[in-house]
Amino acid sequence: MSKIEACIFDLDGVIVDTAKYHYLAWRKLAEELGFQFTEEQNERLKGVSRMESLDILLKLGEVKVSSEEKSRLAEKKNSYYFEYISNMKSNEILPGAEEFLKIVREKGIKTALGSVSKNASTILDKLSLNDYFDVIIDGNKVTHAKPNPEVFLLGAKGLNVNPKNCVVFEDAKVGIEAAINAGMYSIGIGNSKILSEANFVINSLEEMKLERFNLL
Ligand code: B16
Ligand code: MG
Repeated sequence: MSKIEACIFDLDGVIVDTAKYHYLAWRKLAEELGFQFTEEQNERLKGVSRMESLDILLKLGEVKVSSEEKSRLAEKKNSYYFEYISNMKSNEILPGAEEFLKIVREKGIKTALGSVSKNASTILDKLSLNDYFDVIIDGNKVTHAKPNPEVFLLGAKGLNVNPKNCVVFEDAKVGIEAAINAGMYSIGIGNSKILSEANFVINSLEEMKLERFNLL
């Protein structure tokens, strides 16, 4: 790849272990609506915006509701999720994430957050992670969800870096697609079968030791 000038990080499932809380909140909502929602089905919601996730969930449960009811259900899911993240502790920062952010910044590489979550700032504040990012792009700043590249392109623009000099770290299939659509190098975090389109896949940022980073 071209010279790395910036790293753009997804939040849920890359920096913090919040993907499980999204799942638990959606599962609770599904149960209330009278159907089961599995972890496998949840893969389809990763990196997808709140309203689009609700559409997928309602389709899976074959539930039809009015648009007013949909807004109410989305708010309900968010209140469950908010309750979970309110109790988050710093041990829920994913392995190697904070250390890797430090290394990247020490190397003079710029950093951005590229998340479609509207709760991103709350989470960064709670875990005191704000200062690791030069630019924060979250769900309040984007109009198109991943796989649309908007979130990452806004990150590159905010950092004043050419997209081809950016590396994206993502745990969602649609997130890797968004990075590819942005013309960026992508590193998947998690299951290599699900994230097969990434340039390479690792289990966690702990594996991004300096040697591996120098290979990029
Ligand atoms: P919220 P990311 C995404 O965050 C999550 O992966 C996805 O599951 C969630 O539905 C979406 O944020 C919206 O989150 O309801 O908090 O606005 O992976 O892009 O950091
Ligand atoms: Mg994610």
